[in-house]
Amino acid sequence: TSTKTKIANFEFDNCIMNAAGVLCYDKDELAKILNSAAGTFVTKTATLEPREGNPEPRYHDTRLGSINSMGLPNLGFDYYLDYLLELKKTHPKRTFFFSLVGMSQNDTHTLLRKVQESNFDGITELNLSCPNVPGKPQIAYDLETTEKLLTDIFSYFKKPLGIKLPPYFDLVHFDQAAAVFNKFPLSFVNCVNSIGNGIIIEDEKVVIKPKNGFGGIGGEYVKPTALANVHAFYQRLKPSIQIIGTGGILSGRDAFEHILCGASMVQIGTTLHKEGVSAFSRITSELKEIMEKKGYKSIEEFKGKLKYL
Ligand code: RRO
Repeated sequence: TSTKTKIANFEFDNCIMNAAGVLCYDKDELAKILNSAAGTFVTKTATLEPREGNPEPRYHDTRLGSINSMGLPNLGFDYYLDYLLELKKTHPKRTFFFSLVGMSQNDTHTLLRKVQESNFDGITELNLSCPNVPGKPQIAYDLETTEKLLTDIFSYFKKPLGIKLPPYFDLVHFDQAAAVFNKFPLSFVNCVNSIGNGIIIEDEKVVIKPKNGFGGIGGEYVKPTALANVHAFYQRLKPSIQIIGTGGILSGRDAFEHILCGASMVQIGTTLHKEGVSAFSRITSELKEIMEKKGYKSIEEFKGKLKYL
């Protein structure tokens, strides 16, 4: 039984990896994933310049998930690119994901032009869905802006590129978003980022400081929304655009459901933050056990094959 997969024609030994933002801030954290059962890693979304992010406390776990308003803390584009280029020498056969977004459209183009001109030969994930930078909307909720941005990007960007999406909640929005994404040579869409701007209360108080407690929700709370987004885009996107499933994966069963909905790769955020890298081996063996019981030898045998009543 194998959980290997392909994204953008690159092969991965396992279809399970981290979600951007969790255990991927610096080389130490990334090396932990590198040496785990994960198929690969994605780096913390990088901006042109390093950022401190929002004031603490800015991440909080609950029984059913998490809330965060990190505010895009990261070590800056050059730090992650240098590490990815180092890894090319030590791990020449492996492929990694580089997550990016600019603080402006101009910055995003500067970043992507740098990637295009660099020796980076992995996969780029453009984050169109950060909910936590005060004053900056989640880009992919504005489809006109998104279409213009992608039009400009694909005029010069020729390497494999996917986009990280916020959750959508209306079937018409799925139609409209998919119609835009289908115009472009995207390698994948990643569904979903955290559900933006929730509030968690303990006693009479919010649990995080930024934005008076509003933050992105992850974990068990988001699984039905994540599965719906994975499946809605699986139904609507051209076959050359693969789906990465993220949101509410605590167990092998959750990973199995994401793949049934159409995911070719699944990402672990809240659970990885709670449990550490042992989550990768645990979820992988749970997924394999389900596959063995059902007689599936590869994820291709059930990917997207969700049954309806
Ligand atoms: O850093 C963050 O606050 C953050 C980002 Br960039 C994101 O895309 N999703 C999220 O939940 N937090």
